[in-house]
Amino acid sequence: MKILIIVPTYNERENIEKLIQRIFDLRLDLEILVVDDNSPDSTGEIAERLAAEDQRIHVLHRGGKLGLGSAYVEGFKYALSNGYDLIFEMDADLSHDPGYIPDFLDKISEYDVVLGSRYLTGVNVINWPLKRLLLSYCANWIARLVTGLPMRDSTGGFKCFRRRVLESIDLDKIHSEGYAFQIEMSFRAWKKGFRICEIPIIFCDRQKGKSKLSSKDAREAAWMIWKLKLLGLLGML
Ligand SMILES: Nc1nc2c(ncn2[C@@H]2O[C@H](COP(=O)(O)OP(=O)(O)O)[C@@H](O)[C@H]2O)c(=O)[nH]1
Ligand SMILES: [Mg+2]
Repeated sequence: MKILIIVPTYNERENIEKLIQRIFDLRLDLEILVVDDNSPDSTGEIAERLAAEDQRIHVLHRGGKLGLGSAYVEGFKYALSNGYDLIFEMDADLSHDPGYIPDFLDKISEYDVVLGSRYLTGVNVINWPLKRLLLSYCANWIARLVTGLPMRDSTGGFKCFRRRVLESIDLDKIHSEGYAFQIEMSFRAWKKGFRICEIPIIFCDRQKGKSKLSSKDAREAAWMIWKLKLLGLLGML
């Protein structure tokens, strides 16, 4: 099995090297793709230096901040054209503990998609302001209610896909960015009948750097939930 962990970055200079080190500390046979959007803080240069030292690290540089969703879409295309079997999504800011990667690998033997879930066993989020937590929790609740998606955490960004899931989704049709991107990927996979499983993770908010998600992302997600429901009803996914 060829495994790729895709890590989108924008201004993550204080986090990226540590994350990569912690992933490789697992001593698993996997590779990492950093998709950097020309971060002004030179995250891209750091990733490039690390890649020059270690062949398991790859870097895609994009011209500017084009958004999380399109960064993942480019990463998925890279994974498909380079023969990876399992493809992970993971944040760069250490909110997603690499220690869970073996749990994902364990479950993916029985499923097509494994989602790291913050809300499977209560609320497993550390250090988020109440406002942010409520927004995330409510967005998930509404997404479940409107779309029927049976996931507790459809906005999370720690995921593992089997290659065939990404092959079956028309990636050129995906234009969403923040939380909406995560909901859209899970929804499309679910509608295609893939077996999806959630595993509990503890999400710890970043200690270094700043969040890039904005109120625009929240609005986009609110709109996307209804759009997906409609497309699903019309059979146009
Ligand atoms: N390439 C790229 N990465 C991004 C962009 N926006 C956010 N990210 C990365 O996506 C991940 C999640 O973003 P973050 O700001 O931590 O979101 P939050 O955890 O929901 O507050 C981090 O690794 C960010 O560096 C973007 O426009 N382009
Ligand atoms: Mg974060």
